[in-house]
Amino acid sequence: MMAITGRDEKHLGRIRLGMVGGGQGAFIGGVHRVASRLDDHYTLVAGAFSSDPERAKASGRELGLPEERCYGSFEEMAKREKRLKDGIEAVSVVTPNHMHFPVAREFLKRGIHVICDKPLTTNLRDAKRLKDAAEKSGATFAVTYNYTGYPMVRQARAMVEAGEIGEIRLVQVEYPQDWLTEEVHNKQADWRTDPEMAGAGGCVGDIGTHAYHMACFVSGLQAESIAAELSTFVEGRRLDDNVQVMLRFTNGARGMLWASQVAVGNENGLRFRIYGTKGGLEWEQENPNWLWHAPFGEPKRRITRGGAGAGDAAGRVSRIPAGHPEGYLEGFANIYSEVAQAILAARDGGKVDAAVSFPRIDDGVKGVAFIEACVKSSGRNAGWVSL
Ligand code: SOE
Repeated sequence: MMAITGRDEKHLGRIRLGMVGGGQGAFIGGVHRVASRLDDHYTLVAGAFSSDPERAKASGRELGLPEERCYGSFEEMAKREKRLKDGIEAVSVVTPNHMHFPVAREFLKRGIHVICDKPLTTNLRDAKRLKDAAEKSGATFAVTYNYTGYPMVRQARAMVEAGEIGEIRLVQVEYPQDWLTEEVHNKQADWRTDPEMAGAGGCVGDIGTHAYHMACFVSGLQAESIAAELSTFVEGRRLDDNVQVMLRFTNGARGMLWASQVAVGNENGLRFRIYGTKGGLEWEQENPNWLWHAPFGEPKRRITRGGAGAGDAAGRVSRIPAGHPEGYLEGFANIYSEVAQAILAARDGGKVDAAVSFPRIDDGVKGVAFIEACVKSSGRNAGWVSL
């Protein structure tokens, strides 16, 4: 049985974390908070949890933060925290998409590390500006494409890197959901279906980008061009709720990506299938502890997290023995803990272990470029657009 090695972790005192967004009634803020705590690398010390100052402060109080660290606005938080001796070192940005840019920029300006939800921004221009700001500040910037934190996704990537499936020919990736099958109005749906807040991509921005990041992460390939059709099936909806994309990768491989919010019977069906000259790999998010490997000409094998056949790349981001499921929250926490390694290294001038891997600003920029290319292609009757 494979050893669960864990990361060669630094625990040099918890990172003081702030949060923008993620207050009362928000889903993803709670996920980020749990993810940040799982391996004991962070302590939440401040927040501006809502754009409504009263709600922001009430949310902070509910989380047990001292009154003076519950801010009514992110600007006030950035300014004051920077002045404090024990001010935040990193901030999680978990607002609707349109606020990622102004919020992240405000903290970067002050050299504060940023962990930002996907997609990075609502347009490519802002994404590039944010990249410049991040480079200028020298701060660590992470984008929470959380699904590449799963051990068996890391395992798949390591197998591809080791040449176990040969030269990649095909990358099939999908992310079907069904929660927007009908017109829905609630805190989650409202901003995701509003172009002012979500950006030009609906389904393609919200979950298509997860699938795209997954395809590139596991294959190690870059897409060269895409042809996409965005559809809106629910009448009156202002953004796409389904996207189908063909991809051409730089090495000549071909791919297909499907994401949908109206595929009845699907919850979070993120899945990849990747085929090379020597074999194939298949994985699905709803059963994340298993990876299927088909060496060409041999029976298909099931590699399990922590079990025989799984290697170091999976072991270092696993916590518990094989057969006990690890899932969404642990995968999310892996991203936070990898980022912590980079932040702690920055704190003491040390080096980050080469095995540390998390989605960075470049991945965020690529995600936004993908969204824009899909929108453009769809507007041209699914014509090919280069990336
Ligand atoms: C809603 O579609 C949503 O919460 C996405 O916004 C997340 O990124 C995805 O992880 C789960 O679904």
